[in-house]
Amino acid sequence: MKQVDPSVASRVPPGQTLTAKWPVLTYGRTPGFDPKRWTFRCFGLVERETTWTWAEFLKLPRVTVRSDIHCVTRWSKLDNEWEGVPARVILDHVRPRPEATWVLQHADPDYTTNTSLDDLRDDDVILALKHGGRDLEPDHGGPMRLVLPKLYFWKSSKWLRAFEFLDVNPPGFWEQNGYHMHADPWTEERYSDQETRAMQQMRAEAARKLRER
Ligand SMILES: Nc1nc2c(c(=O)[nH]1)N[C@H]1C(S)=C(S)[C@@H](COP(=O)(O)O)O[C@H]1N2
Ligand SMILES: [Mo]
Repeated sequence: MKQVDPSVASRVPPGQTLTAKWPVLTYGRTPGFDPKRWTFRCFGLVERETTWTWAEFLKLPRVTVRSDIHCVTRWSKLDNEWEGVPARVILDHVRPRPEATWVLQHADPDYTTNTSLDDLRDDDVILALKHGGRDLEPDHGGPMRLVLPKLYFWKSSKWLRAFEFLDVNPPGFWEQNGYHMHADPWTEERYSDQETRAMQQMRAEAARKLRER
């Protein structure tokens, strides 16, 4: 194995390997984009439900942030430069009600993932339009994706279309399929307890069958 600079090593969570390439991970196909029909909508437990058209969304204030990607399939890609609208700008505009503690991200095509409102409040969470100074490629979520760097990357919806503010925490697409409700890469929150129990049951069953042979 190559020697890794310790300052870099400290940025790589357990069980992850660095990659310079940027793999595409999509369940299903890359959706099309029609700027005349595209909207971003915030609804549910907010003071001010809002729908932005593409033209309106482009007028929102932007920042550039640098952050690391950690995918649950064990690759990490450091130092990504993202340009986009801070999640804070959206939250300040729609004003979540006090009982809103969870946000379900809705994305094309039929993708959802659940996050706590607190996790969306970090300064480095952005609704990204650019990566490395260029418009986000369609395969990577263009025209707009969420980037929530402190969680595994499945919590960052590509082709994000809505935030639904809730007082419950419904599992999204991957969460319904056994992935973790929170997804902190530093503590390896990869799979849910249910999945672990199911996996343990499967292993016990397999071991029992082996003994019976
Ligand atoms: N809409 C949508 N968003 C998505 C996904 C998806 O299938 N559909 N995959 C997730 C997963 S599992 C990962 S690892 C990242 C991958 O982003 P990338 O293809 O730009 O690397 O997007 C996440 N966001
Ligand atoms: Mo992923």
